[in-house]
Amino acid sequence: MPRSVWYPGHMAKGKRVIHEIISKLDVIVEVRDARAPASTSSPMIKGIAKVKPVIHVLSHKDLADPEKLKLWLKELKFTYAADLRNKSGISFIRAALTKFRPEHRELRLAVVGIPNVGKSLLLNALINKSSAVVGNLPGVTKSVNFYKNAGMLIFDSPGILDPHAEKNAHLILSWLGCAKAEVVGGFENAAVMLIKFLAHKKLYALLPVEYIPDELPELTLERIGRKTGCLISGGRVNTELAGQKFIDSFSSGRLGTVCLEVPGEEPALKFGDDEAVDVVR
Ligand SMILES: Nc1nc2c(ncn2[C@@H]2O[C@H](COP(=O)(O)OP(=O)(O)OP(=O)(O)O)[C@@H](O)[C@H]2O)c(=O)[nH]1
Ligand SMILES: [Mg+2]
Repeated sequence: MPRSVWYPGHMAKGKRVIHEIISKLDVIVEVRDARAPASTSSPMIKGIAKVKPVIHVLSHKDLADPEKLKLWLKELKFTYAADLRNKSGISFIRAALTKFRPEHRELRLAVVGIPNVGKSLLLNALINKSSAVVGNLPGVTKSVNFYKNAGMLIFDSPGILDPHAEKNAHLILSWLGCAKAEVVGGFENAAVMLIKFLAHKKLYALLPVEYIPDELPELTLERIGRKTGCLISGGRVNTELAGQKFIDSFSSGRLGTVCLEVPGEEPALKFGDDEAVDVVR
């Protein structure tokens, strides 16, 4: 199985530290992205759930398709959806966590998850302080740090990916900003695959240009590039830049709300003809 090309030292160290401190914690909070609750699950969570209670938070509720999100909330136990930017959903999460607080001291917990899902933003909301650094790039938090306030001692942790994952598993993460595009061959490739995926799922409204049936996704990306001003000499399109702009608009929700997965459906990337998942290696 090909290894992930993005597993820097801080991920390995973060994983080790979480395992070292876990016995001292009362509960773990796992953050996933509500737009892909299966694919954005932490590779560590199965092991953690054997030794500690886990509460799951689906962030980016504001950017998720509300009907599909309802299905996920029915399916998953101990799971709360939240719009962390607007602090909506925090009171339910706090109430669920408080049940694990021992009488004699503050509640101790760690926030875990893959990169860029909103772990640090959730921590800040729970302690009512902007203490942990937040940023819209995967890999902002590079070490395990703890913060204390509002009756809680919370460990923030770096986003950790599965070092043994297939590169294809990172494709969906690259569309949401949870993995770097270079892991899947760059923005052009990530964007072409996203166009294929949206066409296959009939999510045409999320394309920035009109959908043309049977058009090659590479040509759709060219049209996107022309529309978004990614031209270079000779009137050609800078397809890497076009891909980056498209992925940025998609992941920031500017193209609309979305849920890339539905409970019980085939995994997100098994979408049709076999060449559909053939990403550049
Ligand atoms: N719209 C929206 N944006 C969110 C939400 N949660 C997090 N974000 C944004 O997602 C980005 C990442 O947030 P962080 O809290 O830094 O994510 P993280 O999981 O700590 O990321 P790493 O430290 O890199 O692993 C920031 O730009 C946040 O503002 C949410 O519920 N809705
Ligand atoms: Mg962080």
